[in-house]
Amino acid sequence: MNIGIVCYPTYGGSGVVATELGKSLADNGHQVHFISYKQPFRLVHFNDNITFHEVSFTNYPLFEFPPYETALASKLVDTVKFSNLDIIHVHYAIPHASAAFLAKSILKTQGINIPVITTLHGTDITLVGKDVTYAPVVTFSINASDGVTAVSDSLRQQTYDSFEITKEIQAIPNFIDLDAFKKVDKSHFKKAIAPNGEFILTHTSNFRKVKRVTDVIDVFSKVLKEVPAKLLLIGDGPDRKKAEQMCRDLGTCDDVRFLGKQDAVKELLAVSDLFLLPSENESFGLAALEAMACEVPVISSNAGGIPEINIHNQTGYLSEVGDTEDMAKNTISLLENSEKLDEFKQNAFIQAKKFDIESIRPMYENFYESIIEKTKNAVI
Ligand code: GMT
Repeated sequence: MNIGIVCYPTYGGSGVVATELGKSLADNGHQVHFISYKQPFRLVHFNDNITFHEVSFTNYPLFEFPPYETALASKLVDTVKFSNLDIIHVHYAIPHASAAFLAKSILKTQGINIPVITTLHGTDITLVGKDVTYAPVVTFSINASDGVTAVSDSLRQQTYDSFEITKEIQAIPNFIDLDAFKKVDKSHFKKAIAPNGEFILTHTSNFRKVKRVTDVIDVFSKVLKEVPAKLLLIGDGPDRKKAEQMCRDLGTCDDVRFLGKQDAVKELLAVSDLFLLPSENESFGLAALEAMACEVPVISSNAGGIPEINIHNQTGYLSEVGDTEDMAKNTISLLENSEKLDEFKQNAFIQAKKFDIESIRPMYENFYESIIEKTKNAVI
């Protein structure tokens, strides 16, 4: 198939999922065309089956806000026609689903019926998308898509609960490339980070409010009172300053490292004992899955789709959002029981294998084929 993928190119779960899916589709023989305003950050190596189309927009003094959606729709029209796309797959509804709808409508006037699939990722539904600023357009563009997927059962249900949806939404879970994301030997990292054999706890996110990074700091300070440990914080974002200040107030700065954005995530997970994810809302929790693929159990909240990945009392523990006492208690009990910790590490890896990209990619391929078939038979 000739597949167009629209995504955000920056650090963030939806862009990662879109890029990894595209790379896997290309490895499986499909022609994949990425369309975005910048090269997706995980798209680094040359692949004969992958083309990147940059959406460029000319600036004009009148435009205080350059109309990205218009530029994207125009680029889609061009790419569908001149790269002969069979399907457009957009990741994250805002503004990609409405831009794709516009492109589809333009192409219709030229006798081309291009099928559009929208994958819902999280805050496009649970936070920003629900806001009145965007909700009418989000509702319309979901219903106008030829196919819709959500990255978890929980997100699928939340979409039905929050919007007036007339379309069938298929849940296709996120995935992991187990060849690329696996435990690697980085014992020298461990020595540098925890010179006295302290436990290493890790959190990765974009430090937005929804991630509750301050809960991570709170849990860690409680753990530190009982067990020698170090905390690695990977990522950056709006709540970083608040988190840094909290460490200063709690006197834990010597044991907490703010590492900023990192490419070497799996190397850092390889030396981690536990992963913390106390999110307020999380449609899936790709960061937790990446940790589990590296044999790291997860201490998390029970928000959204997290319980579909992190199984309570097997691969980690779930607590109510904001219950840092419970999260700290679970962390301490696991760190103090090395047999249980080893068992959870194995369970985490076994659970991660269920989300192997080799099992999930065919779900997308089958979905593409069924939507292309349906669209072919539709009268335009
Ligand atoms: O970071 C992004 O690009 C999107 C982001 C969001 O805020 O919607 O992440 C979501 O998509 C990821 C990939 O599907 C999921 O793993 C995250 O759980 C989800 N984030 C939230 O729901 C907060």
